[in-house]
Amino acid sequence: MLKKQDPIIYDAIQKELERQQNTIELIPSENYVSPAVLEALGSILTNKYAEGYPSNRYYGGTANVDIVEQTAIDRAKKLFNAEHANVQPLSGAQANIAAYFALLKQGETILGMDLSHGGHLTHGHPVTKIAKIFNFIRYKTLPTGEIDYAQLRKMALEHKPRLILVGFSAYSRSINYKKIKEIADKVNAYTMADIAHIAGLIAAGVLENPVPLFDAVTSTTHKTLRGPRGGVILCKKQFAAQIDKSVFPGLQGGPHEHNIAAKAVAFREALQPEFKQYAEQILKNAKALENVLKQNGFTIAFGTTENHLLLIDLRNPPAGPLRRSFSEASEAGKNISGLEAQTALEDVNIVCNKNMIPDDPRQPLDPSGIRLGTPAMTTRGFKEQEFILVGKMISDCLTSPKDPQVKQQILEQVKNLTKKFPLPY
Ligand code: DSN
Repeated sequence: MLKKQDPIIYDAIQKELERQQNTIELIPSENYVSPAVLEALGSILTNKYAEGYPSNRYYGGTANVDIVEQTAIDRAKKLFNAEHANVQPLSGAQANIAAYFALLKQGETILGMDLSHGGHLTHGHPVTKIAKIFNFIRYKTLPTGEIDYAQLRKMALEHKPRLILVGFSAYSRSINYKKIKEIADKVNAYTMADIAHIAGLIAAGVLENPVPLFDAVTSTTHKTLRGPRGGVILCKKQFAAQIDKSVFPGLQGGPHEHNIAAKAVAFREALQPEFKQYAEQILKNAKALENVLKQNGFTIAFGTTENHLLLIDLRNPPAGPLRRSFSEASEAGKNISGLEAQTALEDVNIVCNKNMIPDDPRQPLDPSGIRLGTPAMTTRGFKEQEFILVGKMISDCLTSPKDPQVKQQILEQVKNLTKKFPLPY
């Protein structure tokens, strides 16, 4: 149907399918949904308006979407051991903004993690509108890679924030939620965790779950959780009404019920025992990738990975002959930059993203690091042995980023490997 009616869009989708099939996808926030999630997402539920919440809507004809949304809510609560769930946020940014407005008054202070230390734009980066509404202050990480809890405590005591926020988009270490909660209790602050990156790992029980401890927890549903592009807020019962009001009518209009249906399908998948095996394999694969990159002389920001992602600090390129190659690679005569590394890898069908490293002296569009993650290729069946190969290919590519022969060889290897692990569509 689409092919005939709109060949431009049809062809773009086909080419994207081909790109996804032939690519080693290492962007840590991306994943491949199951055909069942895709079916729900592409369903006729997109036709329906349903402002409000199940059994309390502003429109007629909502009996079926009530079942869909209530099922999604019930499954999200079960998955994360939550007292309340709101499954309507359109994505992670909206979930975060809704949570801030639910818990705080305009102008109040939020203590969150610095963006270049692994935080997120919506945690109060000055370029965002939300930074003009609330007063964000930021803690950082130590050179050893842990969050600087002493600095966090000092800032909390000094500034008396109304909310302490943890969570990240590029941090590879675990978080001590108990310690954060203790500090927050001392200054009478709310606690919020943005678990967008690690939601699947938490749901599977392989990383600690902050939901029972914290006041509010936000997430996307499309990263390690392997659902459709969207958001969710989990919170204590005492905040349920204000969270719901903040999402609708506070910030959003009609919920996207086709998307909520796909979330429900993904939550069910995450409740199955196989999902735990998937999450365990993500962690094993990240370790395998870390080990091979370290053996090849790369520096891992924050020291190591305890989750699914790795931030490579390219300012400290591998020693010996590799260092020479790195220097030759950069037009400025210095080390290879994040953008150069991302481009060189994309030439061989390995996709990752350039990323800031802590206190990065370079600009966000050409920073000093690249960010890698294992969730997507683990979905396709990669195990440690494949990630060891991936690590070697990355090392070879980044030490000879301008050598066409080396890159041609890697590209062939990538094509052979991706063919062996096809997408399920
Ligand atoms: N854009 C997401 C990521 O890649 O981590 C975070 O919002």
